[in-house]
Amino acid sequence: QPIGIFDSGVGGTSIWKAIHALLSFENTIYLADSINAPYGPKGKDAIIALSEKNTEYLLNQNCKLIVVACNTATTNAIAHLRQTYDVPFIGIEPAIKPAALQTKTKAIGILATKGTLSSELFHNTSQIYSNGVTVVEQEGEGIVQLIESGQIKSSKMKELLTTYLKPMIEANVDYLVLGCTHYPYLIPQLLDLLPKQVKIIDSGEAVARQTKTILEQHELLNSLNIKPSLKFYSNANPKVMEDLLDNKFEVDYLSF
Ligand code: DGN
Repeated sequence: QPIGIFDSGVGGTSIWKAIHALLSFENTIYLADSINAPYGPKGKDAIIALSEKNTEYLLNQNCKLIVVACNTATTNAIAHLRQTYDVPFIGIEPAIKPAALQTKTKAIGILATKGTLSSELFHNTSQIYSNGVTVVEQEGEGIVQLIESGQIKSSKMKELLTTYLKPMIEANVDYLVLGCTHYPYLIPQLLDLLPKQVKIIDSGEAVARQTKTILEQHELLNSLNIKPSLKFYSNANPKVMEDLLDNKFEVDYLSF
């Protein structure tokens, strides 16, 4: 049985990479709902409906566990998904906690979508861990669309990132938390634009470790040492996703 992974687009492939690196014998199916990207501005009810649609597709493919590789869908829909379906769900949330615990300047930055920053789950996590720490929240408006359309290295992207990092640099942050699974693909550019002492944290490896733990707990871990089946589907732009996967895998177009 495969692990099912979905995102509102291609960004969750950054999570798929972490999962595949740790659990290399597992079969996986990745579903990119790119046609509906970005989920960020859509509002909670719409995000829940889209997350249900993705989940049902993956369950019809017999997935044993589902990774919601999208901060926006996790913060808005994972509680609902867990109540509605029987399989275990792994979500992803911005890594506020490690950043807040490790900051020396007592200021951290978070870059995420509007849907994540305005969610109750994010708000609660942020309140718990940000005691005595300034959290500079920045909505990454427009970034996901540029990545979805293959414009990672465009001048427009540089312009947006420069604008979004400015308040963080002014607040002297020493950690930048990436709260959207599309953003790890920007790390080289972000490092170029940030002062040297700033460290970037994303949650990919933590999600992979959690996936392993939950599979073990449910006795669902695949211990067979055989070549896994790795499937990728996109409903909009297979080519952009193939590039992000370093052209090592084929992405099939699927209308869903
Ligand atoms: N990749 C999604 C996330 O992690 O929030 C964001 C994409 C979006 O829907 N804006």
